[in-house]
Amino acid sequence: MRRTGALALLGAIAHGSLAASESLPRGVGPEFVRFFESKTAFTCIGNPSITLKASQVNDNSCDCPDGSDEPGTAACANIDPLSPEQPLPGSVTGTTNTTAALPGFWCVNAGHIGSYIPFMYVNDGICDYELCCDGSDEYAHAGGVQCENRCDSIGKEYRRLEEQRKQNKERSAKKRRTLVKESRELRRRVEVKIANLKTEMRDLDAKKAELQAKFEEVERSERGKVVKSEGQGGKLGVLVGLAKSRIKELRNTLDKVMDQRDDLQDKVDQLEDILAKLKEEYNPNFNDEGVKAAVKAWEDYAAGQTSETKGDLADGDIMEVLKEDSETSGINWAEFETGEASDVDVVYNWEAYLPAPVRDYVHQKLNLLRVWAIENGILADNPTSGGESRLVTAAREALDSARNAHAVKLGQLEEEQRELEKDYGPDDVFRALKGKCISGEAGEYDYELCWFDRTTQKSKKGHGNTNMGNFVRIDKEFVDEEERLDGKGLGKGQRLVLRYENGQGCWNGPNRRTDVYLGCAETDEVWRTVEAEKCVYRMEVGSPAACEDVQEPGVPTKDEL
Ligand code: MAN
Repeated sequence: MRRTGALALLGAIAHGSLAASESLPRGVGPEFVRFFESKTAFTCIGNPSITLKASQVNDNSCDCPDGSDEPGTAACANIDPLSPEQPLPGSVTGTTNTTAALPGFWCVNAGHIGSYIPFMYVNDGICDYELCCDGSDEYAHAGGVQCENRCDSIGKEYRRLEEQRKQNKERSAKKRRTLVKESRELRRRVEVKIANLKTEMRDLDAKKAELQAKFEEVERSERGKVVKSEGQGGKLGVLVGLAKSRIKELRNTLDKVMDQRDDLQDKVDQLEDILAKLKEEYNPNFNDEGVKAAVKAWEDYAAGQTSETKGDLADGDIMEVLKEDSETSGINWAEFETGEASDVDVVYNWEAYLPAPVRDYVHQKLNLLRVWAIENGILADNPTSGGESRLVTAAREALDSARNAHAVKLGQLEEEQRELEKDYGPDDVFRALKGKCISGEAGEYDYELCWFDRTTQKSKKGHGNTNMGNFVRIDKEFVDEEERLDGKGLGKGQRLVLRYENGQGCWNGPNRRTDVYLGCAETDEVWRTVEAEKCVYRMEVGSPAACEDVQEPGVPTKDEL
């Protein structure tokens, strides 16, 4: 059995049922039959000016420069694709067209699949069953070798594996179709989210404009209003404000009354002096009844004055009452003004106890309610400590809330739009895998791949995890690897490669990165991980998402619709 690498060099494998007929020279492949039909002469395929006798075909002598006269021997093996480059040093002409015309010796392989085998393997004493299951390449039995025809069993096994492969492919394709459906649904959801966010933002735009206008209107009307109010807060605040200004008024009145009293006392003193003088100086012998009555009345008044106990307030007490209120005298208003929150304050602030996500929403609603309540005279519109009226504060806060809600929604919208525009591969198929992780072990580590997120190296010995890169983009690369019997390989062709970059820094080196090569498989699986060079990792991963888009049987294609 020969190395399978020869397969790649061989090139064409014909699948036609046409086998070389009895009359054809040995080793002629179906597509070259027409060149060998003449029974008398043969014209070199690549050099039509050279015509040979029919007997020169397969006479074990390379007569055509392109080797086409020896389809069934190894005589021209030196110019077949596996032979050294031509022309050989010292060749006669040096300019001869020596490109081989035939791809190799044709093994009919009846019961299996006909194929070409390199000319140099013809009659070399080795049975090359992989390419020539009928053993026809060893027809000369060189060294006594007998290559039996094994095409029946090899063909049967091949067909069994082919059937298995076909079924696997169909199952994988079916899974891929499911993934594409899931991805489509996920995409639709993002689109719905975006549409909803856009509607919400339009509403918020309108609300913002309305609240902006309301705020400006309230601010304007409040600016023109002379607010005469001393209290703060709710009912207690209003009461404190009223009491404070009432006491101030009473204190002013008392002050004035005291002044009037003093004026009147002066007058009383003057009159008493006059009457006392009259009493001292009047002439009792002068019989004037009016004077006598006046003196008598004064004597009675003076007697009454001395017998009465004075119940008046002492001036000191009155002065005490008249003193300005402060922390040490009179009423300490600050205690009432800055004391416990009023009932209304409690209403204003209870939202602080709500969980953060609901707070903004409730705050906005509450503010609107507050504005409405103030406008309708249900809540007191008292100035806040900053001098701004409750109405203006509430209107401003309502506007701020709407602005914040708008900014939050805009952020969400931008994120969803980025998500929608992300490259999730052909048919968007990888969208359904986002957020899922798979892992596989290699040596002392487990290697984890989180689709479209990151790759991680996890120590089995508990030394912690290492970020091997964060997802950046999807690329395509051509790979050429031997098929594996278990199917867990990349094979040959264009493959999708997920690039993960900028992982944890490598000691004395660059940041770690990972190239994730994807092959078609029925289930998501990390096949193998290798550290290709220091801190540069290569993961080979199977996934139905990486399979070809095989058309579902019976389902019309887009073009057919
Ligand atoms: C750790 C692992 C290895 C890596 C070295 C680099 O041991 O992440 O894969 O090669 O660090 O120092």
